[in-house]
Amino acid sequence: MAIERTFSIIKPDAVAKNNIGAIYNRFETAGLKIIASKMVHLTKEQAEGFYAEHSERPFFGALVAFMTSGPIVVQTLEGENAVLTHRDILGATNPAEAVLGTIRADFAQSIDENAAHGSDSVESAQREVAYFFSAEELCPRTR
Ligand code: RTP
Ligand code: MG
Repeated sequence: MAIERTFSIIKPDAVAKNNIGAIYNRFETAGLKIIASKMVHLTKEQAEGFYAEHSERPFFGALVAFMTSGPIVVQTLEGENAVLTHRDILGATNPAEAVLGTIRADFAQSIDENAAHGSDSVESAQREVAYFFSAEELCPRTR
């Protein structure tokens, strides 16, 4: 299987509930390596830019308001089949439909505040990683 990179966000609800470490543990247990990481508090413009593909959706305003409501933690994850591996451990967008043991089933309350984000393809991952991290901020593992 190919070594891929994916982009991940621990959203404001999960940061507020002190679940950063627990979610990082899920990444590492799944064999995903954190190769870049930082906490940021998005501006409205940054959140709108990141979610531009959803700008015509009815939930866009609520999504931007939520994503700017508090700090988030963003990371680049690297590993075998990283995009799908990460989506698998995230679980369904709606936590009520997520399999028990997934991040959203265990840490999220609603589809609007669903604990974490993961890129949906290798192409999205490249764009999303570059939205938050410069090349110098990525630290691939040598051991
Ligand atoms: P994400 O991008 O955050 O990883 O989530 P996803 O791929 O599973 O879902 P996506 O369709 O990309 O939607 C992005 C985020 O918008 C919110 N959403 N709300 N109320 C709704 O019907 C609705 N649908 C989506 C969620 O917070 C979702 O994560
Ligand atoms: Mg998405």
